[in-house]
Amino acid sequence: MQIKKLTKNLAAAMTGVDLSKPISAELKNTLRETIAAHRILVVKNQTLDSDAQEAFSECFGELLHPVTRRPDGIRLPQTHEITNAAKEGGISNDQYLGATAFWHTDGAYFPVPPLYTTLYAVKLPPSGGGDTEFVDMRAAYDALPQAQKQALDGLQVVHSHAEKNLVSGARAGTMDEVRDAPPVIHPMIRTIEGTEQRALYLGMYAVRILGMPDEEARKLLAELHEHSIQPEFRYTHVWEPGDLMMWDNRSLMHRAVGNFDMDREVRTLRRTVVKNLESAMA
Ligand SMILES: O=C(O)CCC(=O)C(=O)O
Ligand SMILES: [Fe+2]
Repeated sequence: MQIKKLTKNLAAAMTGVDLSKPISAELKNTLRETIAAHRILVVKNQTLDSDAQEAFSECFGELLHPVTRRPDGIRLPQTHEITNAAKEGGISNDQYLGATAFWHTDGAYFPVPPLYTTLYAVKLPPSGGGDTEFVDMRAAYDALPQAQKQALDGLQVVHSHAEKNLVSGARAGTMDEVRDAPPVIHPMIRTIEGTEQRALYLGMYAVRILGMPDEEARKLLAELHEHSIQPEFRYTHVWEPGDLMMWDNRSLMHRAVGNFDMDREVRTLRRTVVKNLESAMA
């Protein structure tokens, strides 16, 4: 097995492992440690069907059941595809034009921020593109002036699945989504469990700040958002067939980049989101 850093501060690639078979305790530990160190891990050359990806993901904790409904009202299963292939044939780009194209962190609308997301390349656009981009919210926090860090400390942010349209241009939540995911509150600056590391926790679900007038809150959230997405904090993943990505949701934001021929070519990724049991038990 080999692990190679992809940039100075963010992302590593692992080769020489097969995640389609049950993994050893040692490999599981290495995966955890590699993600703790680099936050984003790309495991190369994998062949994973849906069951294998689910079994692999479940090694790290219980899977979250996404709240988002498909256009036909059906709730996505725990292991699900992110695709622009329409069920009835053809292509539908709603997903890119809406939610996933906007910077976010997965499942911020759950009471406990999820730990990992896994994403597997099922079908990549033949002409290339369809990248996934990440920003390092720890680096973004660290780069804030000391006085601002102090001013932000203690602020509580309302994250709402149903109201993500307020910042992202996505559709508003459906009744089912509203019922399943009432707004939750997270500190604007999170300390990563078991570490001293602090990170900004923002993204498209962050819609209000407790005790702050909406206009002022929206302005502050937008300012911090712009600060966080600066190129120096980014890693852009250019997918290759066989890539399985896995990342730490608590200290990153990510988005789907629409840099492919999305009206003609299909892009399908398969996804799971792992609960954060450590802090759920805390
Ligand atoms: O399609 C992508 O590149 C990212 C999708 C996404 O946001 C996710 O899987 O959580
Ligand atoms: Fe996502």
